[in-house]
Amino acid sequence: MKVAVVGATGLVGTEMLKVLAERNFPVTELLPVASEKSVGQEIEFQGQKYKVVSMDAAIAARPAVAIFSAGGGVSKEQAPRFAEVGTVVIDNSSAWRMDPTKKLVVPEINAKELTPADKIIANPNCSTIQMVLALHQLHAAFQIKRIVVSTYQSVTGTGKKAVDQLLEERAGQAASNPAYPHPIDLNVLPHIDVFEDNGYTREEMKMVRETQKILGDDTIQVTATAVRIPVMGGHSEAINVEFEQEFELDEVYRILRETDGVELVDDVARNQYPMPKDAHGKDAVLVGRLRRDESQPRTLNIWVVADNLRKGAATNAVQIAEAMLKMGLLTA
Ligand code: 11C
Repeated sequence: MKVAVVGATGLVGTEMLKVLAERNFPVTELLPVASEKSVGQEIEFQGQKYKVVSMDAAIAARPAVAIFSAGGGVSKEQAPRFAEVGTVVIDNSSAWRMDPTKKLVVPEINAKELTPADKIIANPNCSTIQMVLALHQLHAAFQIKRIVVSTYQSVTGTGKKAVDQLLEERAGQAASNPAYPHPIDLNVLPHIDVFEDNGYTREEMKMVRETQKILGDDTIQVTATAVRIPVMGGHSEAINVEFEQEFELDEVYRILRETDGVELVDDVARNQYPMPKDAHGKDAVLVGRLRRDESQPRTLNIWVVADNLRKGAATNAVQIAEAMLKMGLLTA
């Protein structure tokens, strides 16, 4: 089928092409879309060269599915134009996530809710995806009451400019075009995205609102501190989760072992725990350091790591397309 990738030359777009190829998504014609200045540039996909096309040309070709990773502004403007010609849009920006008429999908959790009426589907924020994937089966078993999460996020979440900033600083140079208001190498920034009026950053508030929407439960309390660290690929999260019901640690291990998309890495006697270095290039969400919070009943501490460009973005988006294909929802 015809597949458009909007934002095909960015960090996430490049990963999307890689994931589509790796997973053998049935692409008969690829329509890579990027900024006007990239139109005509060639990109390689499954051993074939494709020219970057304009947005209008891609819409005129009426692809079955368009996977977007080109920022919220582009999505707001262009996703409805694709939807109008019958294309299903899977959008990786924050443009549609909290729109009550749009679904926010992590396939292992809620792809089954998709219907033929869903033409624009939102892909959640990377730090939300890995957290809810690790927790959703525990929620089903013990009902989450409150989550306290601190993140340790890779510079790849920001994009190429931030990767360049880290590499330049690491080489002992001043960043030529810094992505952050402070150095990132040998530093930690408790600041991801813009600050909102309540003193939290937008990244922190995404983790609150998106978690409630994906798990379909507004009573779940979430409080987050999102932090940028000088790591190249892979977000980590320290999660403290309080349940309504009592749990046994053995049962938590069993549930996590059986959760699709989750890989348990938890053998502290052998220094085995999830690290971004090991998550890099993987689709699984790595979970470890499981222990009871001894300061409070019914509360668990857990450490969760995933490749933010893969399960946190590209893989999740392609998995949504695969689920829709299987459900007969990609028809254009
Ligand atoms: C970061 N989580 O690491 C962000 C990147 O809403 O899709 C993804 C932003 C989003 O900076």
